[in-house]
Formats: sequence, C-alpha cells, structure tokens
Amino acid sequence: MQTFLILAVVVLIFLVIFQISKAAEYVSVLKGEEQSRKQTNKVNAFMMLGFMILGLIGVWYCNEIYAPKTLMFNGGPASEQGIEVDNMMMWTLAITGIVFVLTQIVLFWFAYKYQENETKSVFYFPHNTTMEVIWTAVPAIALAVLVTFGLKNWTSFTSEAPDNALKVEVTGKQFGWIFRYAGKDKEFGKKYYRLIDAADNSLGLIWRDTTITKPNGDKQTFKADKYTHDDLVMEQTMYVVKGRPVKLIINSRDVIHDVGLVHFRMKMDAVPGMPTTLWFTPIYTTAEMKERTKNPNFQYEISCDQMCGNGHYSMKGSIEVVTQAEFDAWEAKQTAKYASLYAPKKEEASPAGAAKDTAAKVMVAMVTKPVK
Ligand SMILES: [Cu+2]
Repeated sequence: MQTFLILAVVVLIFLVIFQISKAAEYVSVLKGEEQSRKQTNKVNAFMMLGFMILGLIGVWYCNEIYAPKTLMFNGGPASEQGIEVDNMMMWTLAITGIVFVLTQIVLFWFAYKYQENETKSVFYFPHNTTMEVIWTAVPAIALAVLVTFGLKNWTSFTSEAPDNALKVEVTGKQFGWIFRYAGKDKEFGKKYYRLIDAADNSLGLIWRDTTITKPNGDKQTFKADKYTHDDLVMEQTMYVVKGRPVKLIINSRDVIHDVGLVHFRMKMDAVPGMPTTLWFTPIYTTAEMKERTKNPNFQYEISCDQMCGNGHYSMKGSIEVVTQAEFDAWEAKQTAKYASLYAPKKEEASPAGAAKDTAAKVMVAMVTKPVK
C-alpha cells in the first residue's frame, strides 16, 4: 500500500511539472520569444542562488547526521600514531572545506550577479600573470605543507620500531590472516614457501632437516632452524599490548593483500616475496574501547583493504588489545605448533610417543614430496 502511495505521488509530481512546463510554453508563445527568454534567464539566475543555499545546507545537514557515525568521531583513534593521522585528516578537511565553501559561494554568486543584462557590456579579460602566479603558488604551498606532514608521519610509522616493540608477523592468504609470534627465544625461525602445508605448516617453517625436489629435478636441502621450534602460529585473532609498540612484519602467501587496521588508522600492503613493516602503539585495551564506544560488542578489526579474490570479504580478523600481564598469561597458555606435532624426546620411547613420531615422519614426507 505504502509503495503504491509513493508511486502515485511520484506520478502526480511528474504530471504537475509536465503541465507547468506546457503552460510556460504557451505563455512564451503569447509573450514573444525574446521576452520569455529574458524572464527564463532571470529565473535561472535566482535558481542558481537557491541551489547554492540548499546545497550548502545539505552539506551541513549530512555532516551533522553522518559524521558522528564515522570511526573518526566514534571512539577516536586507538593508537598514538592514529592521533597524528586524524590530526592530518582534520587539517586537510579544514583547508579543503574552507576552499570548497568559498569557491562554491563565488561560483553561484557570480552566475547570479553577472547574468545577462542589456545595460552591462562584457569586459574582455584574457590574461593576468600576477593572478595566475597567485592561484598556482597558494595551492602549491598549501599542498606542499600537507604532504610534508604526511611524509613525516609515513617515515615514522615505517621506520625501525622501538627496541621494546612486540614483533608480530602477519601473513595474508586467500582468504585469511596468519599471525606468528617469535616465542620465548624472541627470534623468528626461517621458513621456505615450498614447505607450506595447508594443514600443519601454514607458513612453511623449517622445523627439521628437509630435502625437497625442485621442479627441474634438483634436490635442495634445508637445515632445521631451531628458532622455529617455539614460534607460535595462529589464525583469526592477534594479541597486542596496550602502551607497547607493536611491529608488524607483513607478508603474503599468494596475491597482494593489505593489512587494514582501521581503529589504529594504519594500513600496509602485503606483497608476496617482499616483506613490508609498520609499527604503532595501541593506547586503549579492547575493554576500554568497549566503554569509549559504548558498544559492549566492540572488537578491533583487521581487514583486507585490497581486492584479492572472490573471498576477499571474508578476510576479517580480530585484534585483542590487552595489558602486558594479560598478554603474558595468554602467551604462556599457547603451544608452539612444532611442540604439538613432534613429541618431546622422553615421550618418543613410549608407544604414544612412537605413534606421534610416525605422524611426524609422515608430515616430513608430505612436505618433502616433489612440488609439481
Ligand atoms: Cu586479501
């Protein structure tokens, strides 16, 4: 019923406009074309002013409604670096906003003021070097200042992270994120992409001495890297610490992805074969952010900001920002993948240990099979 009424109103409005334009046409025939053209010209000039006023009110109104719903004003930036990014954004919005309002007013006001008028003659004004220099130099200087602030921040986020930074390796894949922590030895072990096994070794860590046969038939041997043994590998949720810088070492297993950390105002491409880095310092725990946003279900997000295939939308992961004590407790509870796959030596003598060892040998056989 409601749809029918709306349709009826739209049809009626269309009919009214149609009738008015028809009537205007008859009037112009009666008045004479020249007279009617002058009148239309006047009406158009006034409509330019009306359009400007309605347009600016519309811009203000949309801003009032939608700005509080954006992440910019909802909870605010959740990292020290994010505050800088938001500052840059505000300055850019302020400068371009002032220019936008002034130029729109001038544009529509001139269309009204300089409408066709028989008493005025056109002033021929082909060129003015001073004016051209001014309108080129002023925007150039303004943009140079904005870009300088941007470059300064960019260099800082991508520079070497502070020594106490928590290092997390983030690897994008179709479709999801793999997070790796260095474990107790604080060193990431070596990995090799041909050793990737989707079920058990999603990053291709070199856990044991391994030999692979390359497509051309050559054999390649890798020595086990003991640093891989305590590396923690997980998917879905990344844990970071409030007030402690976190350095992300970003990789991709297949195509180009992009680590999007919207609450921290950070973003960096994940490129296969070329690690990229980024560091930031979270300033609110997840619990604090739930209060700030007044949303009990608030969750920091990691998304993929690069169209990377048909499952791109499903690359949403979560980030937990916790205190150092909570992080230590969480880390202590984690088991390294190596430890869960390969039984410790003392258990190997027992039947259960032997069974696990057989499983481990099967694993090695799987990762060493020739890659086609
Ligand atoms: Cu992606």
